[in-house]
Amino acid sequence: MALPATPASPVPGSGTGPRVEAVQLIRIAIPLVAPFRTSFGVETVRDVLLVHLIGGDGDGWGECVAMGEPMYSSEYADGAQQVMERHLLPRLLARERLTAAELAGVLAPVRGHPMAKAALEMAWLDLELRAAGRSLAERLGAVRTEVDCGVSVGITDTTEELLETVAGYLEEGYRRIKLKIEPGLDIDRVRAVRERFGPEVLLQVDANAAYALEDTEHLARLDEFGLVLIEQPLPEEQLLGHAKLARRLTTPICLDESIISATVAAEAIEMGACSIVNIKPGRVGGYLEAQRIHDVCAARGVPVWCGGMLETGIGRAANLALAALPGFTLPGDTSASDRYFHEDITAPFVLEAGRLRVPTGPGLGVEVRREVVDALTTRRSIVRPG
Ligand code: NPG
Repeated sequence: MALPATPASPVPGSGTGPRVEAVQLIRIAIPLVAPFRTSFGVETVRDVLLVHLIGGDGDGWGECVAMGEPMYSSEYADGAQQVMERHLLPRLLARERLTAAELAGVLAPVRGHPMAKAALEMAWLDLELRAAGRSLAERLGAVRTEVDCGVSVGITDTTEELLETVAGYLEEGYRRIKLKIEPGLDIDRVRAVRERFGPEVLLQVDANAAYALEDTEHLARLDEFGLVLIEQPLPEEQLLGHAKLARRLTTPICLDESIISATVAAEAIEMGACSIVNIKPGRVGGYLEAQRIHDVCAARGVPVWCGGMLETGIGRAANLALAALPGFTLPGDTSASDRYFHEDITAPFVLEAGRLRVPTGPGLGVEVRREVVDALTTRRSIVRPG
């Protein structure tokens, strides 16, 4: 028999965090400017779960990066919403007050669901920092006011289409190109981009776990193209496999899906499974764990960069704050709003000389355009304490 999810009456929190009166979970369907194809699927409309905290002294917003379907990882938007409603929010709302720093500990008895937890932590950080008049960038230890931006290019039907797309992004000023690859759409595509745009372009590839260790010799053919890195070639649980692959390739291996915590990051680095890490706060349970991964990597001299999950302006604002930490020495997938959406739910982030500005306002530093959210809303629910 499972224990009841929550105590029957409110238990006191630390007494220092914000008080939350209600939590609104809002689902929006926001169309992408172009379909985004990876080795695991095609996305044309982003199904996003937003968290809106209604507090006694203000609001807080969070964005859950889980996709509509569980193809990138086991989480998906409907599941994230259900675990929030039934298991996570009752635990949080049972506290009278709760700081963002306490949140992960309170939720630790619920296994997994890092994306759902990260969205709640983001909203709590926003609420708490707004009340304190501090920015997330300052809270995380940002050292930059703007960050270098790369762009992730989905798999295209033809090589010509790929070259055209890359040319467009380079013209816009993006400072590094990431090509999504899968078996059969890899070596020739990378060669075509290298030949067309030359050796100076920072170029990297992302396999989203589409290869097997038996593909080692095939992947070694990428070495001649001077790539910045190859991201997550093997399934996420194969740390040892990545270490073996790393010994055969000259292209540095970067892990994404495999790095689920600061502990795993430290172990992966120690066993030689990667020499670069992609940090996605949603994948690791939040911005505070992301900050710890940054610290683990920095202490070991491992460069990191900020990944992307097709976020709206809410998640993008938070990612830019994270990407402004000192160890983020490689351009990330923090692209401008117009790379994703015709109309964003915050003021758009605009590329300036290949960079985006780090928000400096209190909390996430962005205001949500409620009328745009309303127009895109597909579902809404409210969770209250008690
Ligand atoms: O610019 O936000 C972006 C997309 C970057 O390629 C990107 N994300 O595997 O890293 C990834 C991929 C992704 C997209 C993963 C959507 C999951 C969902």
